[in-house]
Amino acid sequence: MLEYLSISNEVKEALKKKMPIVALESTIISHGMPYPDNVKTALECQKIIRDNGCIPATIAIIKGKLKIGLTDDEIDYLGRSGTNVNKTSTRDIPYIVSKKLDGATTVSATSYIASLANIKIFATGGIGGVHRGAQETFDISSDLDELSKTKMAVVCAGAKSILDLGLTLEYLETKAVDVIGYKTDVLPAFYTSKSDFKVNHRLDSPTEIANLIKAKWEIGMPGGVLITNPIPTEYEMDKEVIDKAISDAIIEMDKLHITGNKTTPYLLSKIKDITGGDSLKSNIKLVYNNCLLASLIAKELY
Ligand code: PSU
Ligand code: MN
Repeated sequence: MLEYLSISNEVKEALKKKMPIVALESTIISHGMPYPDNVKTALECQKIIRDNGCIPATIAIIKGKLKIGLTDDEIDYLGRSGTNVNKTSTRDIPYIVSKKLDGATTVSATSYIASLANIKIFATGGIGGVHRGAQETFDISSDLDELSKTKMAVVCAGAKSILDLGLTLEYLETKAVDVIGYKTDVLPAFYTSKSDFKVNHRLDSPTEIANLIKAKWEIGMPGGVLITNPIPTEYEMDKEVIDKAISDAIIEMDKLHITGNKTTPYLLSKIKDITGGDSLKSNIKLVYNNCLLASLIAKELY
């Protein structure tokens, strides 16, 4: 194990001192946003986590090493490389490691790697889910299965309606992953603070959320918890505008026969173009909001 793992000094020190740590993924840097906004956002996420009394641990695979805690140069490299870096979900880890390649880690791979260092919580923008039309394509993100297996609390802004929100919730129920709404009864829809679907449980404070996470693990239950945090209303998008952008982007994607792990990056970038960059602005704000909430919960977990 040790020969594959490379933990930064800052994160090592935090682990030794039992300081609260918040993990961050790297596919959001390479595939989720354009350069240079991606790098600026990644660095600002780390700053928000530090300003709130925690230590950030951005995760990626560099030359085959599972890296927990990246240097600013490594973040810049992933941001500049964009989609040329391998998008790495859990399935891909052994290949990338054995070939000594670079990999930007998705929610699933980041959760798995972070758990190797006993990190408990992770902030991101949106997780993958059950895609629209999954009845035919079977396209269900491995993020959902990882949540059912790995001890990691994941803070996100709900799921985008590029996914089938109803089926995503059904799948998570089957996998015994609780979906918590922070100060909300309904599942947030990423760019907007509301959807037509209810969350399982609403909790109104970071302490209550931390208590639920601790209870799950102390009982000995496997897997994580999904915390959904609505985008602050001042930054949310107009529902009609974003719904139209999403359906237009899906039509375009189908025309181009884009499938598999290329769908999420394609749709994010197409939606950004259709909305003249407005969706990117919302995306950045909701990620910051998730870093803040994850930090508040992390402090109660350690
Ligand atoms: N949603 C976003 N931005 C992202 C992703 C999802 O708004 O960058 C990335 C995350 O890394 C997530 C991955 O884990 O896409 C899911 O990809 P897929 O649907 O191929 O499983
Ligand atoms: Mn997929």
